[in-house]
Amino acid sequence: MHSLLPKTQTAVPPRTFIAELAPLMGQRVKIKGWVHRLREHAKTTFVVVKDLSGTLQCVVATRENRENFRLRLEDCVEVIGNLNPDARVANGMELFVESIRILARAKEALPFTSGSSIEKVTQEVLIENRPLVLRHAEKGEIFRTQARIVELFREYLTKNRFTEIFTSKIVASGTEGGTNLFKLRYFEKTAYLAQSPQFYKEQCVGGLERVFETGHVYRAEPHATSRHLTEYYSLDVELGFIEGPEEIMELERELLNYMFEVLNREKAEVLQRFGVGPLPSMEKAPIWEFGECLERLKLAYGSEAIEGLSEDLNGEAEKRLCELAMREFACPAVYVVGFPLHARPFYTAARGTAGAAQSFDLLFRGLEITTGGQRLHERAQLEKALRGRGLEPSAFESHLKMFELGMPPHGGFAIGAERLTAQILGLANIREATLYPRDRNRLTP
Ligand code: AMO
Repeated sequence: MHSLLPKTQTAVPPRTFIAELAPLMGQRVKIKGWVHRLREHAKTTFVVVKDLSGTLQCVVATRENRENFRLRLEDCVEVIGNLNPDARVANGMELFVESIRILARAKEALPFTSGSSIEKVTQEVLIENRPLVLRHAEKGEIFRTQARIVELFREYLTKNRFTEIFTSKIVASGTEGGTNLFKLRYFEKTAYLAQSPQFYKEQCVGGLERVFETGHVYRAEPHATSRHLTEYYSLDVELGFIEGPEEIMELERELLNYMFEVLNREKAEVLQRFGVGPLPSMEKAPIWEFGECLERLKLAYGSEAIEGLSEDLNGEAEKRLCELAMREFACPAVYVVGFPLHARPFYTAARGTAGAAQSFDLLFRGLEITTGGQRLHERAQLEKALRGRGLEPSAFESHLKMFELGMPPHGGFAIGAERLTAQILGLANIREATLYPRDRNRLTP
């Protein structure tokens, strides 16, 4: 169809993303974005506009700005003008402003701006001003990187015959044991928010063989720590016909290597800006038995280092084990396998006969980012494990009966996306990698 508009100077050009302007040099263009920087001189005012793709310096007469626009930082604008080459600015071009339309004003007293240093801005203020954080040159990268992390997770698994599943988060029972369940009034029944897609991913292996899911899960976690949320995004994997947990650890190693290699290529500058440098190869991450970890900790840090660790590791132990792996293998990551079985969820398979579990944690840069393992795959074993933990099998009947349909030996793992993002970028608190953190004290924004 032909445009009815005459091709004159007055025809409004379509909006172009800043990163796509270069071929339009010398032409009249329209951009949209936010006022990122303002520099006023006697005659000329330089307005740097930022959109999702980059920034562009726009030049306007100071008198005109004062009389007509009175631009402020973070105002939302549409700018039309002529695009000219200018070797003095970073992207080699600037816009001579013909007109500016203010789409929305930003308030005058902002707590920070997209171009300011926010080292000293508190976590609280950052959470209360999300759009500004996302617009911020550095902080916005956290969430772009997180999106890429999840995309790469999906990409690798899809390439390796895994099928993505989407399972319900409204469930009739807990899956992980413990009391950290959110109760829900579900008409005349009680339901819970899913702690993980554990049961469903296992069941789906019974038909699809290799599955993964990404989605929010819920833990009524009363502690306010830098590593716990009440709602987090779980990257879950499960696969059938396995021989043991080593195969699952190997899969995760390959998956992380794939993700890290791409991130090292695409996000080299971001990693450098966050002060963490390139991500390591996971090839050399050792696999240590739980008992061996305690011995290593005792040897390196003294017997106080293992006090209270009879069932699980704590934050300090996780940090120290990564330090030890770094020293010995030049890799800041450790797989810990063979945790005490009685302290693991009922679905966990036994490792030998000495009370150890076929389950593992992956510690990365000082923090547990993954739990995984081999599961029980026969109904009788699951019933026994439930009873052994004082749980009544009939309460799990809808899950147990799936194990009469031919369930292959299987296992898998789950990575907390916020924890992984925080460790990749070297963030001290996982709230920095959570758009809208939920914890005991926070329900808004
Ligand atoms: P687990 O309960 O260890 O295992 O959770 C797996 C991973 O999820 C992350 N994570 C959390 N992140 C933020 N806040 C929390 N409160 C929180 N709790 C856990 C961590 C952790 O390593 N079903 C098993 C997984 C499996 O065996 O496949 C499970 O949920 O990164």
